[in-house]
Amino acid sequence: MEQTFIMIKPDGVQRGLIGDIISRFEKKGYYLKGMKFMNVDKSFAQQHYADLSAQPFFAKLVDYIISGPVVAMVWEGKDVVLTGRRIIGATRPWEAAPGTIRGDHAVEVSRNVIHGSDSVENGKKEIALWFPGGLAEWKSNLHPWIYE
Ligand code: RTP
Repeated sequence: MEQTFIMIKPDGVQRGLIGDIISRFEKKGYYLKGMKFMNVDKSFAQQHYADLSAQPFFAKLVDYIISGPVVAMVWEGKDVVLTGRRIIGATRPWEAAPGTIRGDHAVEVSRNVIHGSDSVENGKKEIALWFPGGLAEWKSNLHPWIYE
């Protein structure tokens, strides 16, 4: 079972999209393994987006992420990194297909509602950064109804 880090960005929180987003991952058949509602400070946001530090939009991106509370989550399931990115949709909302989170709920790349890890390796790094205390242990009784 793979894990991915998903963050509902401040615009997603302010616009009341938390329930819709959680519901999409739950209904698909993924398991919520960690979740917290938090404000992040500038250095933490810079650390999370360190790979983008050379981008011209980096400072703007960091200011956006610290502009309000975010929901940090860990989701688990088969191929959840890639499939999670498909549920989220393309980074630029105008390229995101209808039916995806960004396709349904976003207009601007700088207000694109949600983040999802782009690889299993980055997922591990991001989960370690955001959940340094580890995750709660639980197993869904529905598992055999979702997975072979
Ligand atoms: P994320 O990390 O948030 O899931 O996004 P991503 O992999 O789909 O896209 P990435 O290229 O890693 O960019 C990270 C976030 O930076 C913001 N962005 N702003 N031109 C801009 O103003 C611009 N370009 C990118 C977006 O919020 C994007 O999700």
